[in-house]
Amino acid sequence: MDLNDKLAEVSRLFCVDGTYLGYETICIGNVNKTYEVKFRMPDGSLKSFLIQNVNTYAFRNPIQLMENIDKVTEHIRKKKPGQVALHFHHTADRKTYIIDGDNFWRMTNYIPSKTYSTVADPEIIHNAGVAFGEFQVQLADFEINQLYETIPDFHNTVARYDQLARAVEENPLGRVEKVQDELDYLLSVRQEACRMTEMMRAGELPLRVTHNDTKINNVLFSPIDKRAMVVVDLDTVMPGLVGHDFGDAIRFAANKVEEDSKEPEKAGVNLDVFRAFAEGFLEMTAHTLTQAEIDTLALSCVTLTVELATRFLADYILGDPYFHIAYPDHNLVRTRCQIALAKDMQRNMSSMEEIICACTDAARKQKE
Ligand code: GN1
Ligand code: MG
Repeated sequence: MDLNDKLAEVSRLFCVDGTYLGYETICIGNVNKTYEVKFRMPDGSLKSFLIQNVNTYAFRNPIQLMENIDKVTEHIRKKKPGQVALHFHHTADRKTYIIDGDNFWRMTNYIPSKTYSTVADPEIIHNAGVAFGEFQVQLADFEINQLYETIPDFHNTVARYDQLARAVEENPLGRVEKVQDELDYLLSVRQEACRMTEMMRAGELPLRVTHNDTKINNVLFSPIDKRAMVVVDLDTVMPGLVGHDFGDAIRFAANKVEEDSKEPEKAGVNLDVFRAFAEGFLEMTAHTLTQAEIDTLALSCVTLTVELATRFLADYILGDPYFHIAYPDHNLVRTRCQIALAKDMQRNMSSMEEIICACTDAARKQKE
């Protein structure tokens, strides 16, 4: 069955009672596949929905993942009734998914919105910081043990280094010879990159419910103004560190180029974007964070950037089983760009720390 027929069938199983008109692929996300499906409804109106094919190589237990999302969205809905939200469609037997072979389908409402991948407008960045900060605050009283670990050790940097070491040992395609410089750099920063994981193990950083995939394009913005409407992509909501969300957001939004730029020499941290995001994020969270958490926010940016470089590189070495690629060396290009960004972040560490301090002070004063 071709994709078009498959999407029509999936929509039917999710009880959409209109005439299927066709689909468009949404090119966001390196793991799941997302499609906008279009319908003519019985009343004659045109309506879109989103269908996702969840990557079951990455998410080994997608049913647990859907349970997590159900609980988390319900918790947030209660805190903020009436807020724009994603709603999952149900099949006739009340399931939020369809399993067919290796495919795992789900369907949601389509929210007309704007998303940004590269953006330097401080108001938009600030609002993204507020959105991710608010997301954490809304889940502060969510019982952590209710959540399945959808991808075990997702932001365990020590485990990510171990996975890289195993990939290097396997070296199934002989690619290791080509990436010695990248490996050397990553090994040279191992201790620094693993510090937060060590602190977590030592009980020096508290576990919270975190989003864990805070790319700015996981915030849906209003189509007409600069308001952030809703945080999406809740697949990796799990127990984590506040820095996982802060660091990953900066890694993506504050980079001067896209995360897979072929010009790594242009990669670097834009401190204005860093400041705007930190302001928004800390406005929401500063009063709830411990000093140790605040002290590790700048470090978290290097940590998450280096960690993702180890993930991209391990995937490249293994022949790209995890991240979707658009061309053969895509994961190597991504690795190089993350490494260049991490190096620039290391150079800017003291500026980033100063900004965090200033934003924390300002946020705390505002609360007084
Ligand atoms: C993946 O698929 P997407 O774009 O939401 C990955 C993130 C990475 C990101 C890098 C489940 O996210 O951890 O930071 O690619 N998600 C998963 O672009 O592995
Ligand atoms: Mg994601």
